[in-house]
Amino acid sequence: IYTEKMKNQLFGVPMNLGANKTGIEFGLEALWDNYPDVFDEMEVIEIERQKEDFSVQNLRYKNTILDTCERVAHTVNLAVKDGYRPITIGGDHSIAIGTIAGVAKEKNIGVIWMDAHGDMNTQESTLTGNIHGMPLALLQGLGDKDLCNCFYDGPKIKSENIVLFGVRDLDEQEREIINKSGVKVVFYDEIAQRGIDVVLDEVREYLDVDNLHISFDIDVLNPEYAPGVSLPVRGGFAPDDIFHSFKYLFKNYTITSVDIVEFNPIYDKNSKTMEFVKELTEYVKNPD
Ligand code: 6HN
Ligand code: MN
Ligand code: MN
Ligand code: MN
Repeated sequence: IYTEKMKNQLFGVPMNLGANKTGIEFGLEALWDNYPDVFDEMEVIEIERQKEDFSVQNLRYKNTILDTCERVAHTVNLAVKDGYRPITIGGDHSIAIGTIAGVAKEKNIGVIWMDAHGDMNTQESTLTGNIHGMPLALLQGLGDKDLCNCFYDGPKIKSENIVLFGVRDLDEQEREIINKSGVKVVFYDEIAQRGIDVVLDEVREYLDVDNLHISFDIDVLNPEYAPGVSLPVRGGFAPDDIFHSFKYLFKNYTITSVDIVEFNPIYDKNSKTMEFVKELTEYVKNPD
């Protein structure tokens, strides 16, 4: 299938509470200031701080994240209904709870989650309490009920329609949750060993869906190329690998929607990461 021409709609969500790390919230402004031509039509969904119950230590800022994701889902959902391809720039990865809910309400989608991490902790398994380590579990109905029921009740994605791509850092209990769930995990090491083309073809064969959402965590890149993230992990992709993969995915699926998350300008060096985010956004806006 070739992706039909789709209009894009660019959203920005300056969330940092899911990572509980300063800096991510300045990512959008940095992009805006430096590349106004790429980001000027971006619609920002603001964070409205809610009253938090800090006795719930293992779900840090749950109420604000839930409120934000409800509004993100609503906005993304309207865009999808209007025939747009929403591109959402973070913010930390917790915002995908909202973006994917917004798309999944209208369309049967698969998800490729490109990330150095698994993002499949629950409030029981988490070592940090940071919700950006949980969205992929929540989207399958695993974890906190309220967050699982964001936008509409019930799981958003079937486990068999999810591929985790480029992973190289899982927590021990998270690994068990992933194995039990049946999500397909493609570790970065395997991609490096077997070659990205072989692996992408296998993903294509495995993920038997027409519509695909790409949830892209910038830390899937090697920190050498993209140091501007909150939780860098050794190893990982070069920018060329990512553009190659995106081209392949756009050619082989209808890409309904894309997240680009975890850009943290405070840790960037020579604007490398910012430039990458700009180029990836440009590609997604005009993939042919
Ligand atoms: N991300 N597994 C760690 C945690 O806190 O649960 C790291 C999560 C990283 C999440 O990068 O989107
Ligand atoms: Mn992530
Ligand atoms: Mn990550
Ligand atoms: Mn870890």
